[in-house]
Amino acid sequence: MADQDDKPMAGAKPNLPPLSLHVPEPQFRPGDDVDYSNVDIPPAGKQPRPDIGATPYDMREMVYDLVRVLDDDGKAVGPWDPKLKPDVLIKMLENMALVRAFDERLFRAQRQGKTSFYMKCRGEEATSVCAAFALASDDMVFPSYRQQGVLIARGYPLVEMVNQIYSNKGDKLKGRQLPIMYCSREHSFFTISGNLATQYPQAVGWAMASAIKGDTRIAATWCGEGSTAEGDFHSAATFAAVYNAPVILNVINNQWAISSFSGFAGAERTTFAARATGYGMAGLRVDGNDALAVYAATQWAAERARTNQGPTLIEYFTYRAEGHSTSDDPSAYRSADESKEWPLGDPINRLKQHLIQLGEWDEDRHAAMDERLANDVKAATKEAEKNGILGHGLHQPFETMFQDVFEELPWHLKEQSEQAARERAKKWPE
Ligand SMILES: Cc1ncc(C[n+]2csc(CCOP(=O)(O)OP(=O)(O)O)c2C)c(N)n1
Ligand SMILES: [Mg+2]
Repeated sequence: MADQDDKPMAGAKPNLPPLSLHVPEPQFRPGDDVDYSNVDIPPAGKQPRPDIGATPYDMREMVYDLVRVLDDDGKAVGPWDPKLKPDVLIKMLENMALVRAFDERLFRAQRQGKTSFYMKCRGEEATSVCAAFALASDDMVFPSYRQQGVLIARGYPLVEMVNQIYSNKGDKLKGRQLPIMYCSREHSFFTISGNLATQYPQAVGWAMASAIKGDTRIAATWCGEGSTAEGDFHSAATFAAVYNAPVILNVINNQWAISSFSGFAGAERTTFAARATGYGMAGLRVDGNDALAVYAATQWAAERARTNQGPTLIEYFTYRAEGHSTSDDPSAYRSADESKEWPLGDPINRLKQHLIQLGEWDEDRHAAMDERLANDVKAATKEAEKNGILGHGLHQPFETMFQDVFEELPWHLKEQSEQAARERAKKWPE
């Protein structure tokens, strides 16, 4: 490495250039004009739909393409059109709009001090809701923290979600998880972990166990593009490919990992879908803001997994339209124009335009739906607030902190719990 004056290091060979590294830098920073003309967006409908049993080698070009169904006029075109009935399309639209309404209200609840933390998924709703629609309801899902759409699409009660977010006395997880780290066995929804990519080996392991037991349920997991840099991603992909595990590995490429752009996870060099080819796994690269493309890709991968033809890695190309979480301020590190200029548009708006174009929907119905959903979310938050909000005193009993981890409480934790109870009684005698 050259020193600060860029003089070669002592001992470096004078007839060779000093070695250097490339440090990725995002294209746009705050205040910059945004120009996405270099982003290659192929026309909708032009991508081939391979046989469910196609070899990863035969699919290798798909990892650099982009599966798209909805064209610029809102028409569904090409071999990936899943040809869904209008009532299913409307249900999908409604679920995406419900996720957005929920996000809006809970984001504000955090600003009002009712919870410590919240994460939105604005712009990425299709990648969870439409995938959930294409899976069987009992397929096991291992989501990251941005797939609230899967839980909502599976009909999990909004009140339960809010109870968890408020860590109140109704919270089934007893306040032990960070807000939004839901879990529901009944909805085949594995506990969300904040430790990035840990859900990947868990999903593959679960899928392998499902096969070993002779079950028919498959697994699906999601992580962000930044999380693909974790070792867990790679060991999971190796196991999935080696054992032909019945699993779908989704990578949500929303361009950002908090304030690090996708280049730090390798996006300047190749696509995230192209990882699949290296492992010998089917790979698809999909327009993540196209509800029909998301549904169709998941349907394809689910059928492949369910018929023992192997795992699929799907990269959803999308954009994180807002901050990483309520603790983040994206205006400090990226241009505000990025979201507006994003060439793949907004997933809800695109499905809405498709339904309008089919003659199955209109602006008035859409506005009425949005109003109804906002009221549903409001009612759920009001109901949950009866169980308490952050710091309101209606939280879980103090002792629960020590319960449920071990079948029998080990002696040292027993001692700690007794000490904690003594100290508590001294500090708050009432
Ligand atoms: C193992 C680990 N490392 C770092 C973090 C801190 N962290 C939380 S979210 C995040 C960014 C993840 O970005 P990405 O995978 O792209 O997902 P996105 O937030 O965009 O959905 C980081 C670095 C963490 N939670 N766990
Ligand atoms: Mg990301």
